[in-house]
Amino acid sequence: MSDSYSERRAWIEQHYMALVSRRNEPIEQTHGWFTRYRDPVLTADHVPIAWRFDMNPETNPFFMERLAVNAVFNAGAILWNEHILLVARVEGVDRKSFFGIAESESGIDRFRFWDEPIVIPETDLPDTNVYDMRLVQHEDGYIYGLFCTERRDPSAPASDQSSAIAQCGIVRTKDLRTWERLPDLVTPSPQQRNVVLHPTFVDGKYAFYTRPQDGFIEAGSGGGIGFGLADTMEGAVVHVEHIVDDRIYHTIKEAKNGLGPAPIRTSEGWLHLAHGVRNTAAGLRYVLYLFLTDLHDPKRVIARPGGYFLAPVGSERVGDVSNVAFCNGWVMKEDGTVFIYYASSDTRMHVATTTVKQLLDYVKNTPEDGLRSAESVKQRLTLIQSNSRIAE
Ligand code: M1P
Repeated sequence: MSDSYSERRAWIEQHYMALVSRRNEPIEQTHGWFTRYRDPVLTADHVPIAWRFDMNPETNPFFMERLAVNAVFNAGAILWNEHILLVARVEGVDRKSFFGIAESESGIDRFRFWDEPIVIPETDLPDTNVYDMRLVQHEDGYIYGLFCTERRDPSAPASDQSSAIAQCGIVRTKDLRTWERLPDLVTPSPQQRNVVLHPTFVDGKYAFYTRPQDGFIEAGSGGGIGFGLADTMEGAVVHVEHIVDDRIYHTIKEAKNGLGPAPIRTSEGWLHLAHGVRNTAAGLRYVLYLFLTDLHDPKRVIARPGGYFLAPVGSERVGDVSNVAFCNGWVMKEDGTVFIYYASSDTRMHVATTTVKQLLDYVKNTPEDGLRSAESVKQRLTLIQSNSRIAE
C-alpha cells in the first residue's frame, strides 16, 4: 500500500466521520416564523466514501475519487420509525442525478446515507435525468415517490443539445428499499415539473398538484400550481388541471411557482409550502411561501399570506444556481414540530424548524399581498396605528 493511499484514506475517513457526527446549532431569527441552523444537513461531502472512491490500493494508489459528487439537494422527506429520512437528489459531476436516502434521529444533524443509492426502474422510454422526489404516505397504503423525469426533446435539431421535456415519474414502495415504477403521469400540459400527490383520496380519486408549463424553463402561457384528479396510479391520467395558485405580476411568483412537498393536514386546513420565482437583473430568484386550503376541498385557498416565508440568506445565496431556496420535503412530528428541509442554490440541504401552531398563525395573520405599493403602505399604517393604541 503506498503512503499516498494510506495517508489520504485516513485523512478523508477522519474528515467524513467528523462531518457526519457533527452536532448542529440553532440560529434564532427575528421574524419568529422558524429557526434556522448553523450547518447544512447534507452536502456532497456527506456522500459515503464507498460511493465515490475506489478503495482498492492496487487500482487506486493515490486514493482519488473515481465518481465524484457535485451536489446534494432538493430532498423529499418522511418520518420513518421515529427517524427522519431524506430522499436526496445526489448529482454526480457528470450532471446526472439519482436518489439516496439519508437518515437522522434528531432531524437536524448527523444524517447518514444508507449503504446504496435507490435503484429506480426505467420505463420503455429511459430517463436521461431524474430529480426532486416528493414522498407521500398515501392513505391507500403505499408510499409514493413523484419525481421529475427529463429526456431530450426528440423534436430538437442536432444543433440544440439542451432542449428537454420534463414529465412526472412515479414510483411506489412499502419499505423504502424496493421501488416499483409506474407509468409516468399524463396531463394536458406539454411539460410538467413539481408534481405532488395529495395524501388522501379526493372524491374517491387520486389527487395531483401539477405545474403546467409550455417550455422546459419558462412557464409560457401555462404556470401556476394546478390540481387534477386521476382514477388510478397504474397509468394515471389527469384530464383537467384547475389552477389553485396562479402566477401574478410583480409578486414573488411572477415568473413561475410550484408546490413543494405534499401538504400537511391541520385542524384548520391543508398547509402548503411552495416556491415562487421572479426575474431579476442577476437571474431568477427562488423563494418559499405558504398558503392554506380547505380541508374538504384542497384546491380552494382559504389563506394566502403575502410575500415570502423563507428566502436564501448569506452563503445560502451562492451555489451552482445562485439565489435559490427550494423545498420538496417537510415532516410534522406528533408533537406538532415541523422540520422544513430546504436546499440552497441547488447545492446543499438545510433544515428549519417550527411548529404547526406557528405556521397556522403565520398563514392566517400575515396580510395578503395588496399587489400595489399604496396597499402595502395602508397595511403598514394599519399595523402602526394599532400598535400606537397599545402603547398609549
Ligand atoms: O434551479 C432551480 C430549480 O429549478 C427547477 O425548478 P422550477 O421547475 O420551478 O423552475 C427545478 O429543476 C429544481 O430542481 C431547481 O432547484
